Amino acid sequence: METNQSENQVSISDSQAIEEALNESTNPDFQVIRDQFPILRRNINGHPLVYLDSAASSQKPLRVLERIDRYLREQHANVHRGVHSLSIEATDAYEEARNTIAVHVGAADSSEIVFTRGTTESINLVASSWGDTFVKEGDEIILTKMEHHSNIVPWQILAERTGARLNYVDVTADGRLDMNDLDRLLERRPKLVSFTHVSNGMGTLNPVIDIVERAHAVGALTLIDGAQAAPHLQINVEELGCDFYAFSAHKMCGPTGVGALWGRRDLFEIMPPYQSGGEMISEVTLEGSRWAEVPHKFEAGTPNISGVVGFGEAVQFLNDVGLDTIAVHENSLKKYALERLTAVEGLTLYGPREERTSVFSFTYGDIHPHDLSTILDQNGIAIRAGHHCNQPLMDHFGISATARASFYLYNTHNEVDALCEGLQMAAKVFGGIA
Ligand code: 7TS
Repeated sequence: METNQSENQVSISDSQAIEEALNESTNPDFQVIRDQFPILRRNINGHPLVYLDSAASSQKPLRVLERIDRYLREQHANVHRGVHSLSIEATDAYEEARNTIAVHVGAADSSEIVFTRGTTESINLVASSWGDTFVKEGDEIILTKMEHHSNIVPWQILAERTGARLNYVDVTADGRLDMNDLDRLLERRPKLVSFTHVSNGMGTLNPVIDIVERAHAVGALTLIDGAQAAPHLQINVEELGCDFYAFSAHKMCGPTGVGALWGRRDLFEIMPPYQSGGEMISEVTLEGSRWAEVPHKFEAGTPNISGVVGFGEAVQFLNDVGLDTIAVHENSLKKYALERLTAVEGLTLYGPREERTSVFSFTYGDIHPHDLSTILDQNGIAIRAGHHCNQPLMDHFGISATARASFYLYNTHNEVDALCEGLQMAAKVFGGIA
């Protein structure tokens, strides 16, 4: 946790950083990128929209909207069923998206990508299918205190069902995982370590490769919640070495209601179906059924075909811009936002200074985060306020909510300034910061 109680001043090195950041903000490439997001041209409450809530859900570029539109207008039929041309075309579009996403995350084979409704369902799939099969009474699962509820509740329910025990890795005062605590919990030889790549509550970038190695050394499997990482970082599951990786399309410029679970093929092979019905079988008789091959075994029912096609297009868009290029822009925004926010008197920023992404969670004096968000919204600035589905993390810091501003490839340095001006306005409305 980082609190700034000093006067509203920046050092020489800080102002250099600000100057550098401002120079980068004039990078014309990013104006071109921003222009591809039609919603960003909107006015909200009489002000140009400043969208700082991409950690909740990102906006969508025109080509994703157009791709979904084209699919629905020209290509739609059910997949994997018909032998008619349109069904073959729809199936090709669906499977092409799987391929694009598999290549994007460095999967060995596209069959290692299962389409789900998003990160939440991906984690539920593992908790139900793998968990119910391999977790027994007395087994332990390690989570962390910085997990999103989606990576806590499915395991709590599994623990109730099976009699397994959950342990939570502690979080340090500056918002990192306590690696000594992890080691202590690993001595208990857990079955699984399931943890977030990037914290949605603080922006902490966790040392995933290190955690995976430590977990594997004691024979535990690993699941990484990649919801906040996949939109920003080049993910390579082989390099990460993990066993499962979950992510959502809607945070990475794609549509809502679709996401993916990457899993090691040998694990998928020995896991039973998650849901059952059509699509996931190879044969059904009145006496019983046989399952389809991986990944179809896990995709029961008619899938979100247009969503998957849009997801593929979104990933293609991110690839075309280049994750490296996005990282340069976001790092610049991050540096600038860090300097400006830490210079705001009375603002308490959660999470580390280094090893973080451009998600900024803070409290501002004693203004309630919801009030802050309302005042900013009156000025067209969208931030999120609340517990961000991170109640255990909030409890850890002894607070009930934070304000959270999160940045993405379409944000500008001017929008960091707008946020800081909005904070000043809020301070005035509340007659100063206590
Ligand atoms: N895991 C993390 C780390 C997340 O940030 C989120 C969503 C999820 C899982 C769940 O993803 P979903 O796509 O299945 O809903 N996070 C947020 C957030 O921070 N504000 O709104 C949603």
